[in-house]
Amino acid sequence: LHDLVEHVKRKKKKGIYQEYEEIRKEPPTGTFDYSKKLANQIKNRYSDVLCLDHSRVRLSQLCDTSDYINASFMDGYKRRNAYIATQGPLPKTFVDFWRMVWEQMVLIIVMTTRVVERGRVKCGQYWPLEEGRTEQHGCFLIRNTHIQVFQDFKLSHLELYNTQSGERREVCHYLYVSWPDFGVPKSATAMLDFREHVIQRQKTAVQNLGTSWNGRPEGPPVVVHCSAGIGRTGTFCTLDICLSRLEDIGTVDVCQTVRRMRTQRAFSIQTWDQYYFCYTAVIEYAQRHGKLSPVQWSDSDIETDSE
Ligand code: PTR
Ligand code: PTR
Repeated sequence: LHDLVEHVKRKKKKGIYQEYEEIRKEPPTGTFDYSKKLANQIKNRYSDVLCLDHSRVRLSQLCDTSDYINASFMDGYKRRNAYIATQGPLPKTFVDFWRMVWEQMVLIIVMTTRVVERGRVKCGQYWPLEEGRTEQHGCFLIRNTHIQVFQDFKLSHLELYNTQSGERREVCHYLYVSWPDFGVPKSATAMLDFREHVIQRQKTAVQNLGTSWNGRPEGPPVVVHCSAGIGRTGTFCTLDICLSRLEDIGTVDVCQTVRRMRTQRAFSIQTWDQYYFCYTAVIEYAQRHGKLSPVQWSDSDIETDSE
């Protein structure tokens, strides 16, 4: 552990900054044709945040003419399509969003932005905010059955009712409220606790599905979104991947993790302080779990500052 802390101190902000600048310079690894289609443009919250064709989530074409939603499959640690990274739904995409949740059998939604920040709308109010309330989006009735309030996040238990098939499902909606309006959290503690909570919840939810889930044992993808679905979403998922790997084999590779993520969700991690946060959060995690053997940073992370 001492080695790890020393290593990162030596590596310093400057080296990490340069590493991030290198990543930013790399051009996206695919096309954005579907995002750019005329009929789909209004479905993007930001005209400069598009999704790669090869990893986009396709909607079934049952009730609309387009299968497009600004959402991308992303791999987790040793887990294909562990996440769906997406933008904060727009009023005109609420129905698409719920169709995606339904079709992908999603159990957990992680929201890392607030609906309004500094007077600006960052995300639509796509789920019923109050306990006991029901709202309809397309063929879905969504009821907020109860809310648990924690210090840094709110957990709403939602019931989804598909009026076409008559099926009912439960979905957990996590709203993380402590991410500062811009920048990153000072301490990673709240974020680490939050992640822990989400992981446990996904495990329990998958167990409860029992035999009705025919997919892989890890269950369906976790939907993660912020406003654009790249900055905070990318940070949360990078951290989750890095820590899962640390838990498994004791090594961390922030740089490769972000590179790989960007091949599935372009522009993931928006600012260098988000990138730096991933490093400091890993250290905080290792310090908390003091029993871990010294962390080994993988090759691409090993270069140190000359100073
Ligand atoms: N790592 C978990 C396992 O296989 O035991 C799987 C998992 C991964 C569960 C991620 C939940 C996850 O959710 P999130 O990425 O949002 O923390
Ligand atoms: N054009 C927008 C901007 O730069 O303000 C795109 C954008 C918005 C990019 C938000 C990232 C954003 O952050 P996040 O992905 O964390 O919501």
